[in-house]
Amino acid sequence: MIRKILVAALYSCATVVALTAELCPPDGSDPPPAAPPPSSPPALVPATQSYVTGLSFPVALSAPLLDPRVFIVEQAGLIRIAEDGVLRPQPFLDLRGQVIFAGEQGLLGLAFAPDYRTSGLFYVNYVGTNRNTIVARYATSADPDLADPASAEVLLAIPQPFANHNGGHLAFGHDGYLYIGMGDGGSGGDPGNRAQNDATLLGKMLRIDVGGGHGSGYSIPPDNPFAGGLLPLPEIWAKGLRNPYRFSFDRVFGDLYIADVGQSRREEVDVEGFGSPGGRNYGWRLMEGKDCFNPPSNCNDGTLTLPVHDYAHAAGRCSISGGHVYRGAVPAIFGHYFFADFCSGEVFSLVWDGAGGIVELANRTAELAPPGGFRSITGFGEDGFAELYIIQFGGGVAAGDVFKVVGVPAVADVSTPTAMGSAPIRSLRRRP
Ligand SMILES: [Ca+2]
Repeated sequence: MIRKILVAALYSCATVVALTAELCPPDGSDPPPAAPPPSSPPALVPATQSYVTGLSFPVALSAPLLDPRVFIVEQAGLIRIAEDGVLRPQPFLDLRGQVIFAGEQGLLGLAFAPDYRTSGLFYVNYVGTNRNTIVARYATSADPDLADPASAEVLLAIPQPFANHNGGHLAFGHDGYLYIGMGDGGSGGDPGNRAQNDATLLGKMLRIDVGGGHGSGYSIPPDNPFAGGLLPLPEIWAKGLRNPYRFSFDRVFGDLYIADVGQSRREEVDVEGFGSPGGRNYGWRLMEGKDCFNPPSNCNDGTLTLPVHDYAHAAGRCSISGGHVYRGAVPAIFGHYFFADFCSGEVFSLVWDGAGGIVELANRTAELAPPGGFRSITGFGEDGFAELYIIQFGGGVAAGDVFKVVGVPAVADVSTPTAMGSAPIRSLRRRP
């Protein structure tokens, strides 16, 4: 609850975020008072507008701070630039010659260095033609709209025993370190028990220091939970993950939100507050969500960290696509973590309680979906000004799309919950 109050206190800071995209100071302090605000600004409710269409299997979107461009990752290996809703024909980077594009394999993640404006460095995560997960650093060329393909520097090459569960996301924490989500290696049920094996990077969240610049590889942050030892491997930040396909850091608090894709029964959201020492065990394959998996009972010896929220495979739901804590310009959803289900096309939001649970949960589909609803949602993204985007999978005739979350004036018809969309997920989950 304290966190909720903090969120409310930071709201005026949120307006600053929207205008400048500067991160709020941790103490939530505001700039000196300016002109008085309008006496009765119209209440806004969230909605979406089409931002870009005609994409080929988009899976991720990112942007450097304060940059008006967004960079869209297409699974086959292209990074494309859009600005003001216009997709540019010339890709920023073309990795199609070295990426496997099939099923869950492909170019999956993109992260810009916190100092991108001066360094021009960025990081990608893809499954290479040798079936390794590759984490590589690239530099931007003299043309800011073109990466330099010859600048590639492979930082990690992690063999993938099966084609699925490649994780794929990577993002910088507020500590300046690069976090990398690794799936359990694939198949089903984690047959090699890799997520619990400290001698493999599969089924883990990794944390590395890439601050040395181009050509310098990476190092182990001295405060990594297993730094300095041989086992567990020192890159490991957390273990017990099945397929953390998408995760993110709250722009204001720096908290880590992991959406871990479940096996066949439950999807989950894990949250780790900023300042955590790491070393958590998120449970897989002992547990799937809050249920025992293998073994089917007595699976938790008390050392496992349970999700703050999980949900069942019901009503067409099958696979979580994690998003972001909303820090854009719509006050009503400021501080809400957004996520989706790939199969049902639903979008949800929750508010973490700062401990082991949540205080709010909402089905946002009716507010946000285009007419006819979303098809498969592969993820979310934030632009350089903290605005949120939703990525709809597709290619060819049924092309992929990016929608931007915006605020529209509240009217009765919009804000009234509908039978389908705005009903709380809790009630839906009670269905058999
Ligand atoms: Ca778990």
